[in-house]
Amino acid sequence: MVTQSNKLIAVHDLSGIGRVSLTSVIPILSSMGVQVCPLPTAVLSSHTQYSDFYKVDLTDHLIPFINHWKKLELKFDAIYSGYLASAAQVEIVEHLIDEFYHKELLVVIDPVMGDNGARYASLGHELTIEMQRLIAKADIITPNLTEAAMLLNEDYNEKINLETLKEWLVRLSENGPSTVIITSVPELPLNKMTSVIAYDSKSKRFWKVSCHYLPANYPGTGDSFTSVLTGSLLQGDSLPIALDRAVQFISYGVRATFGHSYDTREGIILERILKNLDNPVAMGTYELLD
Ligand code: PXL
Repeated sequence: MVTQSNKLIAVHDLSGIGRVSLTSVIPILSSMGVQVCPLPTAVLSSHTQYSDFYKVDLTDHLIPFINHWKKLELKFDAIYSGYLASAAQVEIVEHLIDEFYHKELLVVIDPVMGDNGARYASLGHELTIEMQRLIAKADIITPNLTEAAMLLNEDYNEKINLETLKEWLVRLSENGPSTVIITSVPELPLNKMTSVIAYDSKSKRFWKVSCHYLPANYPGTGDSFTSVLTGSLLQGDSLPIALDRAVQFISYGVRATFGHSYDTREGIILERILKNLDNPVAMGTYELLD
């Protein structure tokens, strides 16, 4: 018998240069056995960390896309949203989730808004206000530390301590998502280790996965992280194993790229490491926090 693969709606932009969004999400999830159905939020010549990028905002076209899919009576296993090109797209994503809702639907929202304490170019504060509402519809959210601060109207602080972080995770989960994962958390002393901290409100457990820090910043690693995490969960892995697989994939990607003399804006060299996703789950390093 031929078993169908999981079908996922990917609400992200398509950026020509820079290995972010759909150019990361599609290869990763496809190679993990998931059928990706893109709902493109914008088409850009490159991601927005290059200067003079050209952007076509697709806000006005999303509802007709969704209407066609409804007419086809499609059923999806997951919806995964990332970079939204305008605040108005939030309401459209809420509508999308309502239209395709069923009990087993997995909704993953990566509230892409900024990094390293700063907002991405061409996104405004209005998107943050809308995103604060959107996360109520998610099962899982994966903000980086900058985005977590924005969602909670807090100041970004790279020296944040674990107690405050745990409080942030719980507050975010009280807004709706049962699993909250904060990525890119610097560990103290700075520039040695970086970690991902997660909270599962159903079991009330906190998880942490750490990896060595390298002094380079590659756009799109958040998209790759959430793609591996989502693929892993759809394959049946537990949350801590999915976190481990996602952190291992990104660490490996950063290491595979870092040794090259290279324009970091192009992101991690995904093509060299995609096959790692076929490996069986390696012994992980996750920790359960008190
Ligand atoms: O991965 C984040 C991202 C996604 N999409 C676009 C971006 C960025 C980060 O810079 O510019 C268009």
